[in-house]
Amino acid sequence: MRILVTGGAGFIGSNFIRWALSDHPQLTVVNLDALTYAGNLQNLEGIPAAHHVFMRGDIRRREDVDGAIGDGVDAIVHFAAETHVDRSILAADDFLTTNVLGTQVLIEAARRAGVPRFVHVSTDEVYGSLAPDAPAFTETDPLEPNSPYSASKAASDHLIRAAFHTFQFPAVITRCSNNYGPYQFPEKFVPLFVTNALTGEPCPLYGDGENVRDWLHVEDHARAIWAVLERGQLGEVYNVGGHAEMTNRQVAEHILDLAGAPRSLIRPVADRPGHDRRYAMNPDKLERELGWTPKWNFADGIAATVSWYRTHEDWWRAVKSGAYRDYYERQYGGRLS
Ligand code: NAD
Ligand code: TDX
Repeated sequence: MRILVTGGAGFIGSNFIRWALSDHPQLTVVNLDALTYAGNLQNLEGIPAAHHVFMRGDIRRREDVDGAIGDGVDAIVHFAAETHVDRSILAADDFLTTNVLGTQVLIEAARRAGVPRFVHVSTDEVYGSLAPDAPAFTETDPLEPNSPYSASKAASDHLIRAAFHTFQFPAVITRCSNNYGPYQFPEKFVPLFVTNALTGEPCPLYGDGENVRDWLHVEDHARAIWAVLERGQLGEVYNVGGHAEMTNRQVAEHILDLAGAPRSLIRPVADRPGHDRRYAMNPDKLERELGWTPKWNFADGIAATVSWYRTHEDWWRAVKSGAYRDYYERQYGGRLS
């Protein structure tokens, strides 16, 4: 089996490739990634080269996508996106071109090549924000995105839906809650707090710290995507969630305790504009129809994650200093802009 993964040098894509190749030794992955600031080839170190073909390219460029599909692939798993909500508030252009137009370029290329299966990796954020006592999101809830990021992801979900409806495009959509785990870019909440805690730096908690997220270990997300890739029903949406709702303050305190850092490092800062109050996912459909359940509980998963950052200081220091960009030059002899 040969699959094309987009965005495989990012956090979830690289974890997915690592997990998929270890669980499916016959698999070959073509990894198309533009290496934006969020893409890091060091995330892919140790992945068997015989089964992993990295291609630097942009999903917005038809020729790059056609080149990656080559003579054909058995499936496409589409992770590539601009993903950081705060960046989308500062400037939304790349969110629209990559998340929306890039997805349409992929749909068209996949249709031309007759790719038989496409998994579109979406997010809980497309549903908007939940009231404190409202039931968790189900797949039939309306899409009410509140940030430029989530609006762009919702738009891409609509393009996938429209392609299925109009052309019987063989796609399945996953919508997952917040992921944590190894190789997450330290602008996101968990790795930012872990690495700051390990170095004794302040940890900026937005607003009152009572916003709620539902956390899932990235390996469980990878397993969910694989289940949907293999057995998901075409045209369907599957929510993925960890049954682990927590306030940001609870997560922050947990991390600081695990890192052996004082809770006084938590610093309240101005809130994110339009900050969604609560996300919670109902993954019953995925559990019932495809037999998926999370393997990690939050306490074990976050402890393992803090340990990972503790033992992979070189990785995150290179990201924080910007030195990770030099790696591409050493490997491929070109410069990253
Ligand atoms: P990330 O930001 O860590 O990685 C994104 C990757 O996409 C990077 O390697 C980047 O170089 C690449 N990329 C960006 N623009 C590209 C383009 N135009 N062409 C080719 N490659 C490009 O993101 P992540 O956290 O790994 O998220 C992956 C996917 O999962 C996204 O679609 C995101 O919306 C979704 N998702 C993320 C979470 C989460 O908690 N992180 C939760 C649910 C869903
Ligand atoms: O410094 C911070 N302080 C803080 O309090 C940061 C970076 C975040 N936060 C808060 C904002 C959120 O309530 O922590 C929560 C998590 O923030 P992020 O890590 O930025 O994630 P979120 O905005 O919830 O979105 C994430 O989950 C869904 C991913 O970044 C998305 O790509 C995914 O779709």
